[in-house]
Amino acid sequence: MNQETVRQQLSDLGMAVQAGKRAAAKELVASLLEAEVAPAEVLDAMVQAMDEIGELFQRKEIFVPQMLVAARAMGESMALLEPKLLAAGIKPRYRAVIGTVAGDVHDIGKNLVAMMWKGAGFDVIDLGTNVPANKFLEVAQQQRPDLIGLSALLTTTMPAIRSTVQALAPLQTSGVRIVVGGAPVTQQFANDIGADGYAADAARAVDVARSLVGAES
Ligand code: B1M
Repeated sequence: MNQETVRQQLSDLGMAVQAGKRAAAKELVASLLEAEVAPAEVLDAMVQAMDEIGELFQRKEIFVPQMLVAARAMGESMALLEPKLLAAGIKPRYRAVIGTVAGDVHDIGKNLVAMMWKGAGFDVIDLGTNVPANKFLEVAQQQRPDLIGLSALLTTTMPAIRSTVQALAPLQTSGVRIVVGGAPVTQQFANDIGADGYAADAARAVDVARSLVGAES
């Protein structure tokens, strides 16, 4: 494959991810890998595409459904790319643990944040929903993440965010950063409970995560 075709396919890949065209995105990843394009270059094209999706979302030029389909296309394409990245010794630089707090089963927004974090190059361990504080603590002690994300959609589960942050406080002193979010959560609440960051939506969650771990955007 000549350089011009590689450039074209990388650009097509970015557009396929943004449009949520999963099959096309996976075919392009396979074709680029087959042509021995560096896995990191293929990853870059997708990360850039997801960055643009985040910007469009913040400018309200696209909405949750478009962001979801793009994140899914990225996720499925990443599954093809991951073994190649690992074989090339390329590991995500930062690790995050995320979950919806105890008593709360809402996961659509949390999944979107997890997908956007993956899209931004984080290794994300998703603990699912209804996650007790001690589970966050246990996994964080084993996995040593840079970041922990707590999501809640109910006013009645906001206290579980507070108690989870309290349980995780000893890890904050060793550099783990905690981000909270979800419809009833506010910056003021995040400040009150001692969280390190708050994000109103999944696109901002990427900016906050990068800034807290000191990653370049
Ligand atoms: Co529920 N529910 N629900 N529900 N539900 C709400 C949240 C509610 C506002 C509906 C209403 O009454 N108008 C209301 C909460 C009221 C309140 O507390 N103030 C409510 C209720 C009351 C309940 C039940 C108690 C109902 C009942 O059984 N009587 C029950 C509770 C179950 C439980 O959790 N224990 C319940 C159940 C359910 C379903 C299971 C049926 C289903 C969840 C399915 C699922 O998630 N797999 C459901 C749904 C779908 C909703 C609504 C309709 C949609 C939520 C959603 O997915 N939004 C919701 C009403 C609404 O929001 N219009 C509602 C889309 C999603 C992309 O947005 O999750 O806000 P969101 O995520 C955003 C941001 O918040 C942010 O980024 C995301 C993307 O930009 N964000 C983060 C989220 N997490 C973040 C984490 C971060 C950063 C940003 O950092 C870590």
